[in-house]
Amino acid sequence: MIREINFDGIVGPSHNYAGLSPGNLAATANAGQVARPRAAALQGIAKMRANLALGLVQGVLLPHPRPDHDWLGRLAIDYDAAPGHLKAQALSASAMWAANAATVSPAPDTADGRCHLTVANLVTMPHRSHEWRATLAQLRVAFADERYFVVQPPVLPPFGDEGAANHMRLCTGHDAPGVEVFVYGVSGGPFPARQHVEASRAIARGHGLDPARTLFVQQSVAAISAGAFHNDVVAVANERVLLAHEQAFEDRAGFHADLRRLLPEVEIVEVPAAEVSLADAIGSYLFNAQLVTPPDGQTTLIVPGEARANPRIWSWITAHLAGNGPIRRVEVVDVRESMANGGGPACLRLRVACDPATVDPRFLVDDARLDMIAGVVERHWPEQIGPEAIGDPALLTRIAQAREALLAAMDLAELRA
Ligand code: SUG
Repeated sequence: MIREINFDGIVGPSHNYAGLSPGNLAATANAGQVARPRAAALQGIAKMRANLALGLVQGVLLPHPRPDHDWLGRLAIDYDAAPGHLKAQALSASAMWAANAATVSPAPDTADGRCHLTVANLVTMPHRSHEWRATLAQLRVAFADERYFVVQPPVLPPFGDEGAANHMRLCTGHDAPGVEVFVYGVSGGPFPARQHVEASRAIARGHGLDPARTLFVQQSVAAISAGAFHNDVVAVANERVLLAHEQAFEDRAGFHADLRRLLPEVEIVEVPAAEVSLADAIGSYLFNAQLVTPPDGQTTLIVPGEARANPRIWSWITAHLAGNGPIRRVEVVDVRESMANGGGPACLRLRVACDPATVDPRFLVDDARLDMIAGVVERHWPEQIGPEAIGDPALLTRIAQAREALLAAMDLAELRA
């Protein structure tokens, strides 16, 4: 049976604040702060536990080898000799934001009836542009059964692709054919538009989607300029519900009309700019929530603590819950270490709608497996990484050993490379 599975990126032992993503206001504002990798990973694990408690199926993706010596080798340099910016780019734990790992089209949407995953190339940001090799290798292990899955390599540069963060799927149920929505950027004012329409179109063709049920929608220039570097910072969809900021899309009326035509059951919850400004939306990550349907059928919004801390956001949420809107419950999670780098609850997970029995079980977790992972994190993850530490050989050894310990504990030695 097809279920939604959230695969959360386990925050890697090299998590640090290097200010590597122009246009991501949190990340640039926190550049040079002291990061807490152990606390960050434990926060992510606590979020997964809360999702399990709701009755959701939970999976994980593992941190990549860092620093990425292969990438530096292709740049004809080694870590010691690399200048500071290359060191930081090679060391980044950014693969934790699994929403950027791949774009996923579940089996009911594709021509061959298999679930297709295309790994994102992430070419716009240097520190993310080298994630795809390890992501491809990992997804090929997790979704190895070719009767059910096709894992595709990234779209070729220069067409930037940021994966599921710029993709939404609306449907009457996860096992019914959906409407897939690809959100691309054209301009972002002073900031880069990371998702190129040609990449989106290539993915839709590669997945064998029905062109009549596929939409390509432009992200608003205003949203990117205000710091919405991915669409999932201003919109989120689940089954028949779309929750979006009024200024998320360049042509909201045209998009809404197309959606209503293709999926008459759609429920569009639009948050007006007069009640929640783009700045509040981006500062609080109201929309970078997980919108999920647990087994009790109550559509639930999983928001970061920052959304509760903002009175305008919290009053919008409480008013919606008190009214007759489609979102019936809100859960608050603490992912502040990730938030400080611009990654909320939704960034941390890759959603795959499929039968859990068809996934490599080593990537699925229950409470006992999360206890085991938390134990490895507590023993091996560095407590702190400040900006001065990125050249420290002892830190690099510790990071490598920490990942090794996790691979061993999860019986995933084949991801070592
Ligand atoms: O790509 N931050 C990530 C955050 C990704 C959030 N993902 C989604 N919205 N789905 C990014 O900008 C900051 C790393 C640093 O500066 O050290 C960073 O890469």
